[in-house]
Amino acid sequence: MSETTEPSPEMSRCGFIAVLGAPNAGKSTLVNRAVGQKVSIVSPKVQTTRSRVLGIVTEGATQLVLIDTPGIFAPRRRLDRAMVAAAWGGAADADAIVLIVDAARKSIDDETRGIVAGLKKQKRNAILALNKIDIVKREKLLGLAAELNAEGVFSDIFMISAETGDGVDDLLKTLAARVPEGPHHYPDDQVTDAPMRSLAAEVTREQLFRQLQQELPYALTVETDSWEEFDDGSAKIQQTIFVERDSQKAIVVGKGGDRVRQVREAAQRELQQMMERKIHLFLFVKVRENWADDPERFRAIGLDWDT
Ligand SMILES: Nc1nc2c(ncn2[C@@H]2O[C@H](COP(=O)(O)OP(=O)(O)OP(=O)(O)O)[C@@H](O)[C@H]2O)c(=O)[nH]1
Ligand SMILES: [Mg+2]
Repeated sequence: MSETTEPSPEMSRCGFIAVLGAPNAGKSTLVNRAVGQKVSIVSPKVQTTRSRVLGIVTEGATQLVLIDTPGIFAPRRRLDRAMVAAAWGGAADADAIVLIVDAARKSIDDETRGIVAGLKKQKRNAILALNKIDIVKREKLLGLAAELNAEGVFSDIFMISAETGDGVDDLLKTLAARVPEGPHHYPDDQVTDAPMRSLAAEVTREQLFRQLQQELPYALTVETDSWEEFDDGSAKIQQTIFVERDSQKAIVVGKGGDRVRQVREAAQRELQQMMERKIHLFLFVKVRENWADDPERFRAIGLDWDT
């Protein structure tokens, strides 16, 4: 009689990984890279991510649920406080924490120091990922690694480029070994928990972040009002961009409607690529003086009002 010599199927594993880091460190870029598609928007400006975003990576028997968080910074507005709460809230229940540090900065920034202090206070270990190695000299990386290692909170140190993917597989392999055995929390083909309506609003907000200057991106929010499916496979999406003042509306709309047209075209293109079908995107710009103090807008962003 022949006996099967096949190895027993790999044990199912699943865990939540909080991705923390100063604004602009590259958290969302890393999460998108790990997932293999855009689930979280990215821009060269700080504080792009506003709420907790999940990026789900399923490789064989292992599912990693990466929690992208808003960059942690000194909160002023209620909206900012809610963003900070969302970031630490993401870390509280996580099976592992990855701290992303922008190695291209001149020195270790205050936000990163604040997070390290927070980890110490909570007696939590984290995995350090020095990011943007594609634009940083090796000696500098080694110096940074030594300096941060001395803090005594890091179990491992990785040097990565979220942009090029360099080092990211090694990081994911280590994370896979750290998450507990257990069933997958999400279907294996799911990449995020955000509904398509919010993701679509975020795609438009990304364009506004990229195309508008200074404080304006922080003074606006985007919501999807309606989503209509057509028999030919296309869809019509209507969104509202809320700003705080008439003067801001004038800039967002632009001369002869130029700015909002360019935002619309770029966002529509991106949505078509993401969904691999025709999308008709319609944008409206509305003034809502106190949208950043409106519980309904908070809910739409996915933030807690009571923080
Ligand atoms: N050269 C280089 N740029 C990177 C890398 N990773 C991210 N960036 C850039 O850094 C900027 C910020 O990236 P994000 O992913 O939005 O950073 P974040 O940490 O999510 O920022 P917040 O959401 O604002 O907290 C963007 O312009 C990215 O293209 C990298 O590995 N190398
Ligand atoms: Mg982000």
